[in-house]
Amino acid sequence: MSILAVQPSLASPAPSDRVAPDTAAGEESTAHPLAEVIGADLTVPLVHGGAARYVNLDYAASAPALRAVADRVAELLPLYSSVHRGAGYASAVCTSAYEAARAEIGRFVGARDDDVVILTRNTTDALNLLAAAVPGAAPGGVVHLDIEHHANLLPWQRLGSRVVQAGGTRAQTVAAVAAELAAAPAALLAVTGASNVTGECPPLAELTALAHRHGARIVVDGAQLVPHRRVSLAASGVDYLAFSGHKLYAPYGAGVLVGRRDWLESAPPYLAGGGAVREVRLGRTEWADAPARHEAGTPNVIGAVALAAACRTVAALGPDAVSAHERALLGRLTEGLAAIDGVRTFRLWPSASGGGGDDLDRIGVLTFTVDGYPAALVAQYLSAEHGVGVRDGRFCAHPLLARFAADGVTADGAGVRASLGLGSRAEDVDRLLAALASLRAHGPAWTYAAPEAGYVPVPDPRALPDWLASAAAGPAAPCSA
Ligand code: ALA
Repeated sequence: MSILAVQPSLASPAPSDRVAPDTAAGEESTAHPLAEVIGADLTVPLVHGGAARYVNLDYAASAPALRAVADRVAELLPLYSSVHRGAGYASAVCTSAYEAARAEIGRFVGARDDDVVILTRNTTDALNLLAAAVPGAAPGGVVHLDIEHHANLLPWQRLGSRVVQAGGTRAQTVAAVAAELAAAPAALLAVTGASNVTGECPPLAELTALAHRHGARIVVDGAQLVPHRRVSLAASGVDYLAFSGHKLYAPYGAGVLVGRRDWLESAPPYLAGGGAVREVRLGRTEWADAPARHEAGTPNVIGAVALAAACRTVAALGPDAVSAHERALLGRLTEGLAAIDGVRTFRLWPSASGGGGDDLDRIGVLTFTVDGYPAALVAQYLSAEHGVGVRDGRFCAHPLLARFAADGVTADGAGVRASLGLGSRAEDVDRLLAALASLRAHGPAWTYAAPEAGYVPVPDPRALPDWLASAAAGPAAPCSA
């Protein structure tokens, strides 16, 4: 930490550096958050003294809890007890709440009557569960794109999957998948609903039809898509969907796998243990049917109830309100970044319109680089000097970032990601844009450590909250994988 990589410039950000995008279009729908989230008024310390309202542009990693979700959890906590295991009143309430949550989550994603809703820890857990359920999973039996998050790549890689390189357009991508499925049969096509790096959505309807035409099933990694768009298994024909509570405003440790019963019913239990069985004898066990078959151990009733409350709240907002709010903010962000010299955004499939806010096939997730500054430094600067929270690095999508590096989009193989959600507002986008314009104009006003030390601010006078201060040394450096 003794070698300092970046020295402060003499000039401090000046008010005239602030980017002030034309705010007429979409202002109505972006001036306020669409729903109340916990932490909306959080104030964070800045390295040069003082504090700022925290601008959370990291929804794609983990979204804050909705107020309605936190309220429901507070209602449940006094009744917290065992699920499927106790005779007490609180236990009966929790069992009922857990099963009601399962049903609500299934309704939210349009589960078919015979689909199974399995409560997991998160999307990664859900996809690993499905990987263990693919029947006769022989090498080559699963096909996926090269743009996937590791959660939707590593479980299949372990099975010996076939990888299709996404094409330069959505149509070319569909054609590449079609060629792969035609070359040899597959049991399963695994595809993201929306890239966690670019926010772009693959054409799910076409890919679903394609998979089915070739006798394969399709699983959608909905971790990014579900918080932004309504998904219906029944209407779309998608066979399996996985998503996480912590990205859907319910950060209480639950995730979901929803989908066709037969594979899940005949698969070996994901976890062996209590609750997943009908009868155990020494040397022989009769396993329960799904979903209990895959939910051994005490279930996370708080997480399940929280996730169901999030589903209910998001559904009540209506799909049009969610996408209108997000499109206006994304347009503002896209146009604002394009106006800053030296900022480049990552796109898999640049739209004919130039990638503005009119592209319906993008969610509010966008990754960029700033010429002359490593991604990790930009992210540290945004946090330390402006109170803006983003994620940098390779976003658990190393093959995709390697492609962007090979294409010259990123010099250091990494990017800076800004992601939006229900609590976002125009002012948040403007704070990011102003900070980036200032960086380009003046450089950082603080000193940052060397690359190997993660470009953390040096010194870093920002105190941790009192309740944590005695247990930890200081703000932790991120793991930017
Ligand atoms: N999968 C999450 C992300 O993309 C953590 O940030």
